[in-house]
Order: sequence, then C-alpha cells, then structure tokens
Amino acid sequence: MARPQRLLPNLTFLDLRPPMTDAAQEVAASLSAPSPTLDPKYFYDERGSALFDAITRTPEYYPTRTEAALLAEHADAMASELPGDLVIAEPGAGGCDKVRLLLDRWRPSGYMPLEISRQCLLDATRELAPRYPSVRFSAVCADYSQALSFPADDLGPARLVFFPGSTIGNFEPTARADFLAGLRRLAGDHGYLLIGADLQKDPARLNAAYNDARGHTAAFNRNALHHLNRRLNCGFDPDAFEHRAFYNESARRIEMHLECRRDQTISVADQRIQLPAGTRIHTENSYKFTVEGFSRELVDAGFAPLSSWVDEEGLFSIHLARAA
Ligand code: AVI
Repeated sequence: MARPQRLLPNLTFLDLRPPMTDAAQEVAASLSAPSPTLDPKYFYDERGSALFDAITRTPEYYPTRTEAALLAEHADAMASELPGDLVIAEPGAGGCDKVRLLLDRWRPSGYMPLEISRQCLLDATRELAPRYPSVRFSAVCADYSQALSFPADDLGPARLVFFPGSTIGNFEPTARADFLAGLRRLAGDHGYLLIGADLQKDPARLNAAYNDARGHTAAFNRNALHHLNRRLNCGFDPDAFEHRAFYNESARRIEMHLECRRDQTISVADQRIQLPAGTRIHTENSYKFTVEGFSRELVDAGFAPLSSWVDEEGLFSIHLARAA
C-alpha cells in the first residue's frame, strides 16, 4: 500500500499510481464502431485544458461564472447546514481553482484533492497549501475509480465531497448513477455532497454556449484529434472536420460531434480506419437537468437532499445533500 509523502508542513501527497489505459486499443475500437465515438477525456491535454479555460471566459458559456456567483452568494447559507469541522474532498480537482472560494470562506480543517494528473495536482497544491496554513492538504493522485473507493474516514471530521462544474452531465445515465453512488461512498456515512448541475433551458441559449463566436469550443473539439495525432500518430487532418454541437431535446443533452468534410483514412493500433466524407464522430454529451429530477438522482444514490440554489435566470443549480 502506498504511503503519503510530506511535501510541506501542511501538505502530504499520496500516489495511487493510476493505471495507464491502452489508449490505442480503446480509440481503435471506438472509431471503428458503426457510430464512431471518442471519449471526451481526449479533449484534455495541455492545450485542451487551456482551450476549456478560454471557453469558460466566453460571453456565451454561462455555467462557470453562474456557478461561481452562486457559490459566492450562498457560501454562508451552505456552511450553516454543515458541521463546523469539515474536510473537503474533490475528485477530479484539476488546478484546484473552484475550491479556493470555499477555503477562503469556510477555512475547513482539511482539503483532499483527488486528481489523475500528477503534475497538475503537485503544482496546484504546492502553490495553494502555504496560503492556507491552518488547512491540512492531503493530495491524492488517483483516477476516478480509485478516488471513489478511497476509504471514508468515519472517525475524523465529516467529509464534504465537492463536485462542481456540472461535470456530472458528461456521464451517460447508467454511468452517472454509478458515479453518484461512488460519491456517496467517498462521502462516508456521515458525509455530505456539494455538486453543480446545469439546467434545461431555451435551446437557443444552450446552442450558443457550445458554439461560441470566437470558435474556442470548435478548437477544443478538434483538439481531441490533434492530441491523438501527437500521442498515437493517427494521421487525422483536424482542419477537415467541422465542429457540430446542438441540443438534442428528447435526450435533454448537448451533443458534440466532429463531421468529416472529405474521405480520410487514419491509422491506430495497426489498424487502418476509413472515415468517408460525412462521417460524424460523437465526441461528447452534456446532459441538462431539472432541480427535481437531479434531486431524485441524488436520493437514488443514497443521499438526502438538504438545499439547492439556482440563479435568477434559472440557468444553473448547486445541490447540497447529506448521506442518507
Ligand atoms: C466539463 N464539462 C462540464 C463541459 C460541459 O459543458 O459539458 C465540457 C464542455 N464541452 C464543451 N464546452 C464545455
């Protein structure tokens, strides 16, 4: 069993060595399926993360700034429903940006970011820990499945699992139910969950958010192909793909696709895969919720909803629940 290393007086680092997936096999299988797909995780190399950051600052992409405003406005009301002594656990914490507001306002006794990118986790926590000397930082390098089976500490302070950004909307319904049940395990029997969920709304508003005028979302979508070219030498011509993003009203989700404008043959894992002009590679779904529907999903996962907060325009929701 790996042991935590002390990096700073208030920072430990535990490396669970997330297993490497066989990207070549995975990509070959998903691209040669009758309806080709790519896992959205391939958006995120260094450039993809920078492009996502740029998306969050566009006027059209409302979720990030709406959620941040809700957290700032209601942080005290949230704290009033929580025990005084808390450890915040954040799976997929990335650069630990969104938690800063909670660290400032709540001064929890501990913060445990769980993140697959070792470098990103080390950089973020080395920068953050000295600013909050009263907070114990326990950084854990882990993939989602390791993060969700990280043992709950039922003897210590209550654990609040923080999962912002409506990333939950990027899971398919069955995987989402499993993931929420995993968040319940991570929270433990005395724990809590604070989670963001983007709401159903006028399709025009949603379509604009995923087709920003500056073209950052289109570049982000195509970046999956640049990333795979670099990593697996696939030979995509990314400029020959059109970004397509639209709200599918019956499935209540934004779909993102890359549509091939001309015939292409790419190669991966010793396979050559034909992509005739007009082929669409489905790259992402982003499900949109209602407050009531999402609360039901929380109940199904073993949580008791406590409160939810929605902005005045009804764009985005934040839910606080405790372990049932
Ligand atoms: C990370 N996730 C919540 C974003 C979303 O809105 O589903 C990813 C994204 N895709 C295109 N724009 C943003």
